[in-house]
Amino acid sequence: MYDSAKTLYKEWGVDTEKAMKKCASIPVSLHCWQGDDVTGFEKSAGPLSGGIQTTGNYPGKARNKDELMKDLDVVYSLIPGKKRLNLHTHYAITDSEVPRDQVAPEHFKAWLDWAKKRKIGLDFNATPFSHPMASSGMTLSSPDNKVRDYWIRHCKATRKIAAWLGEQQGSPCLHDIWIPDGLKDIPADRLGPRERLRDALDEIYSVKYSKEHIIDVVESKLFGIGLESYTAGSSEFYIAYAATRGIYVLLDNGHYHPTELVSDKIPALLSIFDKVALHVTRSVHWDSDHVVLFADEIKEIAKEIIRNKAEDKVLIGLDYFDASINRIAAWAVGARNFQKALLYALLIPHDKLKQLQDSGQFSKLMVLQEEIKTLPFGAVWEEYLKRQNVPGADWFGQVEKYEKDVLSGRK
Ligand code: RNT
Ligand code: ZN
Repeated sequence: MYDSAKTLYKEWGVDTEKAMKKCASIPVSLHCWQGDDVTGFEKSAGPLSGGIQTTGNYPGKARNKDELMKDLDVVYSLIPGKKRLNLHTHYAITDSEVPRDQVAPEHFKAWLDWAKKRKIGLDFNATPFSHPMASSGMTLSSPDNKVRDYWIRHCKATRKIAAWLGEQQGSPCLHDIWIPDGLKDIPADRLGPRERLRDALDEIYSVKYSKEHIIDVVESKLFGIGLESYTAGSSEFYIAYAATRGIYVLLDNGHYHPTELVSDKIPALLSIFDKVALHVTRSVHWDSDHVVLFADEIKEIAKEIIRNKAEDKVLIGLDYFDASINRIAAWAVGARNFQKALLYALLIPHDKLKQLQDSGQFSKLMVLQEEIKTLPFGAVWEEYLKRQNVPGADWFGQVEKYEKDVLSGRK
């Protein structure tokens, strides 16, 4: 099947061998938080807060670092391609709990060792939620100096960790700041929180690190649960901030109005910035963080990365958390689907299509774009999995076995 698919794609001017090789070289950062519903390892941790929510109570959730690491190994064995791991601060590995404004590189040494053994790069996130100091719904934009200063210290500490990770692993660590800050009801002041946020960020980024070690991004949002009327860190705020401060923005495709498309925002930003980061997710009616599917907008996002030859400019991360189904399966489905989208995009004769657009041949462009959709992509995908030593369509059998042997013992 692969051989005949290869011949067919060749007729379209597409080299399937080259596509598979390229696909295997594009790093995708897997979020560590699908395995435990964003809980983290802090004993004192309260419930998930900040307007995000994990729903469902499927058995087998990882309860500690050993279980999470073990689960990750299973997930990675099911995913083709080049992988990274994206960590949050509350996944620190410490003997006794360390306050979030005092976390340090040493608390992530165990993760670094783990990642190095697997030749996996690490990325990092500040974690200003699920914490008593974030209970007002405001962190870096809080009117309370004590609260704001706490989270400024936190973000300085997490950037230090990220820069250290980047240096140690020999590849820059993406450092993402997402804050929940917002208001449930009509604000009396929309500017004040943003000015405070701006100044807090300026303070945080006044500490300079090498770009070889850390890539700084800020993640905007539309609204959160309980914070429906106002979000300080809006899209306009962060794009303007990043553009004037020499840092970058992260686009989470669950964080926009339903008809806004991140696939269109990628090239818009790439015409100005030399990098853009992504959180690939699926929102159902709201920022619900459903598992990523092999769906049209996901394919479109992958196409924008590939046809603009922006594999080194777009830093791809995943961000979904479903607790209603087997978490290993959820993790793997989403990550496999983004790999699928990348390979699919690599099998499109983009130059030919661009030329049709530029020469105004729109009938032919539509016809070809539609014909491409039914080329034998599945055969190339199966071949890619085989070469990557990853199970094919029957991979769920391995998850069922792991559930029976391991997850079912977690009461
Ligand atoms: C929340 C943001 C953020 C989180 C993770 C846990 O809306 O998407 O990226 O999902 O940091
Ligand atoms: Zn996100």
